[in-house]
Amino acid sequence: MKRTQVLSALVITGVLTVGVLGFTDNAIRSHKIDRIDFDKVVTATTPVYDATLPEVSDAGIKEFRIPIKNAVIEIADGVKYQGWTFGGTVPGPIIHVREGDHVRINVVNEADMPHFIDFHAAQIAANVAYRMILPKDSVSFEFIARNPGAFMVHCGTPPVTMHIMQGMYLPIIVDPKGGWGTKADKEFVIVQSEFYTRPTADSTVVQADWDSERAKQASYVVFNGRAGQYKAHPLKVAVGDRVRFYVVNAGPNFDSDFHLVGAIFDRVYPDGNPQHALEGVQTYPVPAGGGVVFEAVFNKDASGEGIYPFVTHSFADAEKGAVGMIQVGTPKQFTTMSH
Ligand SMILES: [Cu+2]
Repeated sequence: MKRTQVLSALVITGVLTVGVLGFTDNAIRSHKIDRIDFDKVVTATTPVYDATLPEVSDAGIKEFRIPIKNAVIEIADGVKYQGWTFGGTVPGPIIHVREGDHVRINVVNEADMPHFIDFHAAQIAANVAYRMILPKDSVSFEFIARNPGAFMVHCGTPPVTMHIMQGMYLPIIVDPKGGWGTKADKEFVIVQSEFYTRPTADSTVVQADWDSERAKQASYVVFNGRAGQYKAHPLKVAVGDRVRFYVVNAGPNFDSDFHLVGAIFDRVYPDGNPQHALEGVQTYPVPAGGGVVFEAVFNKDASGEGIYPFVTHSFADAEKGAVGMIQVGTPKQFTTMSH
């Protein structure tokens, strides 16, 4: 069952239950419950990690079951890595809620060592929500998503850098109550992060390299878990589209200097807050542990049909994999430019 179908089925049940009792729209919204089990709803990672922002329902209560599991992931073309994950993918699943929603989290540790989860979108006592989850154990907590934005979620088990470099992060997008003020035709979620590796006897497998992490010498800097994946498989939009990018930087160490070659951001919302709007921006930094929302418009006469690379403009990092392509319309030929 597709994710949207699961959502609809649950929402319809909620509406029928509450609707017959004659509550107002607001009450109906707050009483409806969506449940997503990320053991069953898994983000597609082939041919690329699906960057599309999932739909959000109008249920006022949203429950997410997040399994922690070890998984072999592909961090570059043909390069395998033993990762630690939320939901079996790196990044973990995209969580999408609305400002004011009650967000219920249930994290189940199916791996073989202690982990925990830290939601930057939550205002909650760390000792209550962010406690260590032993193997086979679980933790549940609830928070109200009070601030709109693009937030990082990660494992905070010491050493935190190791748990993040192993892949334990995911984005949560909180829609602003009053909307963004513009209507996006396409919405994509991009998570930047680093991998620190060394070779093994098997040339298709690399392993974690703690020393290079401490020296901040990344082997790969990636968008959505795999070096350069959106070069061969660009994100596709139409001429005239307004495209919104939710960029979260999981680090663990580097800033992302997010830039779209051949375009100027129509709007940038630092922290993903519409009250922070900037206009006409070429490049904007996303700090490690932070998130920024970007909008670009691909009008016919300005950034029209063609190919537009998105990069971190810290180019040593782009050359290590933090580069992708936006394909606008159906250009006659792909670019031959090198980045
Ligand atoms: Cu962990």
